[in-house]
Amino acid sequence: MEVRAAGLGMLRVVCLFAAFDAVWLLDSGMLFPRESPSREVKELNGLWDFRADDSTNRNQSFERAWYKKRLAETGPVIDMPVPASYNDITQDAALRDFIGWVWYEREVVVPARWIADEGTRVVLRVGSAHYFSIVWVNGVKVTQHAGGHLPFEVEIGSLIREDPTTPCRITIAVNNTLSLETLPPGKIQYMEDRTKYPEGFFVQYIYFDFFNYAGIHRPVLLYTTPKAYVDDITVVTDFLDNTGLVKYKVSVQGAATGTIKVTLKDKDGRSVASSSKPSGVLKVEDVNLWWPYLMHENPGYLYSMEVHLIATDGRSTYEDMYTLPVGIRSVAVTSTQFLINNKPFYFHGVNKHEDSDIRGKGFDWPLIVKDFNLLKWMGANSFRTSHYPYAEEILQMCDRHGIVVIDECPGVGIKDIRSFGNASLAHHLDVMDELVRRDKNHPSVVMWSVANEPASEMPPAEFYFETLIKHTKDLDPTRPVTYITDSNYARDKGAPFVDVICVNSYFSWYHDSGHLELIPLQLNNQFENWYGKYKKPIIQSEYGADAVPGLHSDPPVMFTEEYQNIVLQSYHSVFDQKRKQYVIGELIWNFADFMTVQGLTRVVGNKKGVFTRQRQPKRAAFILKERYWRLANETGRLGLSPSNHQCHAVKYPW
Ligand code: GCB
Repeated sequence: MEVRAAGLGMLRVVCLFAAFDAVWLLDSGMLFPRESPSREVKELNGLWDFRADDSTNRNQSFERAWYKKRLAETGPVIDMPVPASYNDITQDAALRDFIGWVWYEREVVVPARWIADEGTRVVLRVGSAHYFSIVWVNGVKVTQHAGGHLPFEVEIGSLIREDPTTPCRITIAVNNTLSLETLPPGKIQYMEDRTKYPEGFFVQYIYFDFFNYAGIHRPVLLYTTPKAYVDDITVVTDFLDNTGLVKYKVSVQGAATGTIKVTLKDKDGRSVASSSKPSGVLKVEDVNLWWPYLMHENPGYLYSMEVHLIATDGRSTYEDMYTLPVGIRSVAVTSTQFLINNKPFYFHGVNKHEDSDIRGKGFDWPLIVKDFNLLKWMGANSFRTSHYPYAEEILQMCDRHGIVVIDECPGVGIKDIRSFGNASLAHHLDVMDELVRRDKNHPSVVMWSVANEPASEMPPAEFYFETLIKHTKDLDPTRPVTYITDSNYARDKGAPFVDVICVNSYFSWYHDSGHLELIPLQLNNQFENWYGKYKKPIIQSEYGADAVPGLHSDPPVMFTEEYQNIVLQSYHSVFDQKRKQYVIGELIWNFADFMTVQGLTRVVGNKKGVFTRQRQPKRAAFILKERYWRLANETGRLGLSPSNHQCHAVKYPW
C-alpha cells in the first residue's frame, strides 16, 4: 500500500513538473518591488494635485493637453491622497458619482545617483488604478493600462536623464468609464427625454453590486534595478515523503552573459538548498510544509529564495539580488475533496471586498491588519477575493498567516450577450495573464476564479468559458480553476470545464422572501442537482442575508440580526450533512458591510456583512466564530476532536 502511495506521489510530481516547462507563457515578469542590496524603492504615496475633467464632452483635458504643463496651471486643483478612491474624499456629490477622466499630478525628487548612474533602471509602478490609465512623465506619454486591480509599470530612467535639471513631473489620467468590453462590464446611456433630463445627461449602468470606486487605489512608487536584472521568477512546489521539491525558473533581462546563484533559506536564515542554474529543482530535506491556518500548529511557513545575478551586457558588469518568499505545498482536487498537502481541506471562510469608509477601495494598512485579526479571531481559514484581485500586500499576509485564497479576476457582471464577444474574451484572457503573472508564486493562492455569476446559460458562454478556463490552465496547470455560478443557472454552459463547482444562493432572501423554513429543502436540492450532474466537489461560495446592525425582531423578519442568524444556521445544518460527502467549503457573504450604488434594495450599501463597515461584529459574527473554531477542530486534521479540548493544539485565542 505504502509503495503504491509513494509511486502515485512520484507520478503526481512528474506530471506537475512536466507541465511547468510548457507553460508560463508571458514574456515579462511583474515581481513585487522589494528592496535589496541592489534595489531601492521610493514610495510616492501622499498628496497629489487632482482635477476632474467635468467638461460636457468629458474630453477637454485632452483637447487642452493638460499633461503638457503643471496641472495647477490648467485650472483649480485639490489635494488628493494616494492611495485612495477619490469618491468619498470631498463633500461634493458630483465628484462622488463622477464618470470620466480625473487627473493626478505630482513632482518627484529623484535621487541624483539614480540619474547619474546609467547602469540603473528607474521603474515607475502603479499598484492599481481604476479603470483605464495614461501616464506621462514631464509631458511625455510613457504608458497606458486597461483595467483596475492589477499593477502596471514602465522604465523611465532614460527619459529623466534627458534633462536631469527638470524635476520629474508625473501625470496620471484615470478614467472609470466601463463598457460592454471592459472587466467588469458596464454601459453608458445618454438620456434623451428633455422633459426629464438636461442636455448631455448620462448614467453609467453597472451589473455588479459594489460601488464603482475609482482613482489610484494602490501605492505608486519608483524602484530601481541594475540594467541587467532578475525579471521574473516562477516556482512550483511539491514534496515526496519529507523532501520538499521547489521547481524554479529565473528569467533575466538586459544581460548578454551572466551567472546565477539561487539559495533557499529557512526561517532562521540557514541555507537548505542551492543551485547555480537559472532553472532546476531544489530539494529540501526535512521540509517544513506550508500549511493553512488552523490545519497545523505552525501555519504559513515560508522559506526565502535568494536569487543573486552577476551579469554583463558586454560593456559593464551588474549585480542584482531578489528575494522571493516560498511556501512548499501541494494542491489537488478529487471528485469529492480539495487536498492541500494530500490532506482534505475544508474552506470555512468569507468573501470580502476592498472597501471602507472614506478610503473606498484605497489600500490601507490599518484596515488590512484589522481584517486579518478579525479573520483569525473568527477562525476563518480562507477567503475569496470577490470580485477582483486584491492588493499583493494582502496576499503576502495570507502567505504568512496561512489564510487560503481563491483568487478572482474582475469578471463580475458579465450579463449582456455582447460581453461574450471576441473583444471581451481577448481582454479577459489578457487580464488572466496579468493576474497569474502577478500571483503565481503565492502559496496561499490555491485556485483561480475566472468570473462571478456570468450569464452562463447564454449560448456563447460555452465557447467563452471553455477558452478562458483552458487558457488559465495553460498559464498555470498547477492550480484548479473555477468560476462562481448562481444557483439559478441550472443550465450552466461553463460548469463542465471547471474543477470545482462554486455556487452562490440566497434562499429566503431574493426568492421566497421571509420563508426561512424553505432553506433546508432548497439547499439540499441545490447540492444534489449540481453534484448529480457534474460529480465535482462543491463550495457554497456565497450565502447570507442583510442585517441592519441593531435591528431586532422575534420571530425574525428580514433585515434584522435575528433573520440573518437563522439564515446562517439553516444553511449550516445542510452543510453539516453535505460536507461528509462532496461539499468542500462555505464562504459567507459577506465579511463586512460595503458600499454599493444607490438603489431600492440597498440602505446605504449592502448589509450582508457579519461585521459592520467599521468592523464591529453583528451577532452573526459570533455564530460564525463558534462554528469555524468547531470546524477547525473537526476538519483541521490535527488529530483533535471536540471532546478532547484540553489537548487541542488549536485553541480559542481568548
Ligand atoms: C451576489 C453577488 C454579490 C452581491 C450579493 C448580494 O450573488 O455575487 O456581488 O453583493 O449577491 O448581496 O446580492
